[in-house]
Amino acid sequence: MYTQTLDLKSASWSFNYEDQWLPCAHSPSQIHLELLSAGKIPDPFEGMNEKDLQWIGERCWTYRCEFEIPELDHDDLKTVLVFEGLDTFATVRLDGKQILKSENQFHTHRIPTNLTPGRTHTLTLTFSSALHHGHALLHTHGNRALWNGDASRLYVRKAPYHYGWDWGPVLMTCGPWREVRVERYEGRLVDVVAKVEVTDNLSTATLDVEVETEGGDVVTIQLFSPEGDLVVDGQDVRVGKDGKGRTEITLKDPELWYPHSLGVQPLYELRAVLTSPTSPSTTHTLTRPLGLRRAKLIQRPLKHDAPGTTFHFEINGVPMFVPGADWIPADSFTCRLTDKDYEDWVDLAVRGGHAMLRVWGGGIYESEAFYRACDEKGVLVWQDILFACGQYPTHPEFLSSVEREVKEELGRLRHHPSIVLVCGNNEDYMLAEQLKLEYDPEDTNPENWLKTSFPARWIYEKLLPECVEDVAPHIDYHPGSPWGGKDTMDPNGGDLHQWNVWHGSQAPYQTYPALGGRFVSEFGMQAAPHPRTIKSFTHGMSEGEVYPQSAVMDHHNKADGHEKRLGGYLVENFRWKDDIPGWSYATQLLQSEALSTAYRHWRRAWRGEGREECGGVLVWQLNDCWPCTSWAVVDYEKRAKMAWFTIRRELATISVGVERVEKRDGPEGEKVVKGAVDGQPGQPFDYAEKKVVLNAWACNASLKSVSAILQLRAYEIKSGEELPALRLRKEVTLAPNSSTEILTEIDAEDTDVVYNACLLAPEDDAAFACTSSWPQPFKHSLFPARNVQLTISPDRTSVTVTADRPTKGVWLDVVGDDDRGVNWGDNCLDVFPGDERVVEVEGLEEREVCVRWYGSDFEKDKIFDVYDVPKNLPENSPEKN
Ligand code: BMA
Repeated sequence: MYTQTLDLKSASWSFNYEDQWLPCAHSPSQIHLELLSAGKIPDPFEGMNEKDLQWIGERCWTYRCEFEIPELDHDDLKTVLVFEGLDTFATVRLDGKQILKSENQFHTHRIPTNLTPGRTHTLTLTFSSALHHGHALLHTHGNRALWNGDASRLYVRKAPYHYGWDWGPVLMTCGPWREVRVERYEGRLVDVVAKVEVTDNLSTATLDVEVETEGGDVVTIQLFSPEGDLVVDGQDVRVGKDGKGRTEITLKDPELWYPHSLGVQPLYELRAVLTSPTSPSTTHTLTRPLGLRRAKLIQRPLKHDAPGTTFHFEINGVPMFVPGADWIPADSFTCRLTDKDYEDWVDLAVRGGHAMLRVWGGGIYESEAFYRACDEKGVLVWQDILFACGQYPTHPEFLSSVEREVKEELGRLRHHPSIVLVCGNNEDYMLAEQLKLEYDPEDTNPENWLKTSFPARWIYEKLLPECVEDVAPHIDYHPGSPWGGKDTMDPNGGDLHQWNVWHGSQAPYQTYPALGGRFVSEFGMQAAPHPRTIKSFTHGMSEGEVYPQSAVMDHHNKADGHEKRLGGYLVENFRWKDDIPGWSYATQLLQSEALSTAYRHWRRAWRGEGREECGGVLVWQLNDCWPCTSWAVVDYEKRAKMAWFTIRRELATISVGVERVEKRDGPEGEKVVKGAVDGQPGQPFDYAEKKVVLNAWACNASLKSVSAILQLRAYEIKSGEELPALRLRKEVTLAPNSSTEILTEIDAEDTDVVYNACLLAPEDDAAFACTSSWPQPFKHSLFPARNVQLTISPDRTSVTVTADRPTKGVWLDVVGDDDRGVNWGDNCLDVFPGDERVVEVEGLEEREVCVRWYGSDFEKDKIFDVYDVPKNLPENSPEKN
């Protein structure tokens, strides 16, 4: 059985620019990358170049590939040209003759052809403007409502974010964005898939192995253990006339795959070998990494009078609170992302404490490298189908294009153990609600749905679940995000996008505790990227042109009304220094406070069996597709923002929480003031008597009880004096896999007092989880004379931080432009008198360290900005702070 694959990557590719053929520098390719490499356009990410490059998306672009196939000793081989993906309206010609027309970026094409060995063949790929096509479709089928991007995008099966989003530029690229190759074979394996079932008691895994072939009649199946040993040898599958065959493998005591927060990620390898009695020497082999696990989305009533149903995941029978993040494409031009980029990103998610990434519906079905990294590093994947923020059409050609897309993409992805959920769309139900489209949950007849003003319900509740049932029945399906309660904002059922902080009612972030839900799949707060990242897109500009409200900074923030919102939240809460480092620091501190508040409180609602009141929280968003100000917690250049560190502390296996709650007298006695958790900004003229009490709790994600001592200390912020009367130690046992309430309504002080709570190991009092509650808003507190000191260890692998008075947001950095390879073990710290916070650091080498904290900007002569450090001071000199 002979098979040969010729990846045309190394063939001679060129593209046409103003009647000239220029060599391509990328394969797979997107046209902007070629124009950039050929020096024909400036960097679309720099300055405001994006504006001037819109002409690219309006034009037609042609690629040419010249290639030869070698002479072989085999007769009668089938020859097929394979296009894994063409973005989007493409006409393909082979030696001048049209062989393909494609209109969906996510379709794969296999075109049988006659190629002559030794002769130069020419492929010509013409991409016409997706904008023009989309507008023609819009004209034919009518305008439809949407959020984000050009309205024509709803008719075009192309990555929605290419049309621009509230965090991304409009860069309508095109090209052969996935592999192009020639396959020659007598027979080939089309696919092999193992649908894995693990029994309830986890003792046995059954692999339902399906093979599909084209030519050839016997497929030999082998299974290798994670250690590389052959566990199942040579099970033969005879394929039928339809090319399909199946077999079952039963494995006793399987090594199970877990998300990283619960355990290890052993990967078996399934190997399928197509053989033929007539030509035993050469074969076609396919391998699949296999993780054996039982993954279920659980939606069942809660106990203890809690309303509604849960929304949580059980992996290998273990119910888990799933912290995570939403994932968008990591570049506007994904062809330039390497496997290493994907590994780094998934690593950032893992190190940041995230157990799930939601591949959001406005991006792409991700690259193989992304899912492989998730399989290997133990990250659960929630996979949206690509529908986002729109009222999609349902004319027959559109539906059949979608059906083919979804079946092909799920066929490609279904064997990844990381994928635990397929979801129908992003926010299309929310938009339908806003538009008051017809939606009768009682009407279960899909034919009727097509006649309503919300025909796309057919897609999410009929077409897509049928595709999943057909191709990947072992993966759970959820019709939309958000979806599932009585409406999309129902906190007691389904998942929820909590945007009443930032969008919606623009509530103070301090009210997050009251805004949770059964599973919060989006919520977020913006922050500027690191000053070095800002420098990367402004480096051609003079210093005077780059300031927080400059045109270029506004251009690099695509969110509607961002000035009012980011500005509003900042004015409400913090003081800041009006320059780029000051702005970056303050917005990041704001974001870090907002997001960690949400995680701290929502994780507390994972209260054990029958009380899974919040089953998971995904932050919008992990990453960016270009350098900008957005909701991302890690910027485009992979620099973690402060929030990445503060979220990580909330998501550690064991975390601790403390809150102050206002109580006041009313006609019915003393009661908690609604939403007044940790105080709120913006309540002027309220001089009523109030009492402040304190609650504390801890969260334990491990499956064992943990003994600890809760230590509570209180300090006056301005003077730094400890208030010994409020000092407390309490022995506690933290229940496994849930939160535990520790202190309930103990009397507390409010004004100018910060509480620091730590969990200490009973053996040696070593702190292993800490948190603090500061009076709000921060802008009202004064932070003079903190005297922050840094001591760098002689081997330069750690920095010890101390402070004379309680200090907020201590941010360690290196001096200068070059921070490559520098990795801080922790950052954005709250430091209290007497603490010696040892922060590990990788890759520091000879670089100088600088520090900033909340308030340091106002101690005028004691500030060290990234770009501003006095020379020749000893490392631990006090003046250095
Ligand atoms: C969401 C997402 C995106 C958007 C984000 C921020 O709800 O689904 O569409 O980018 O909010 O507005």
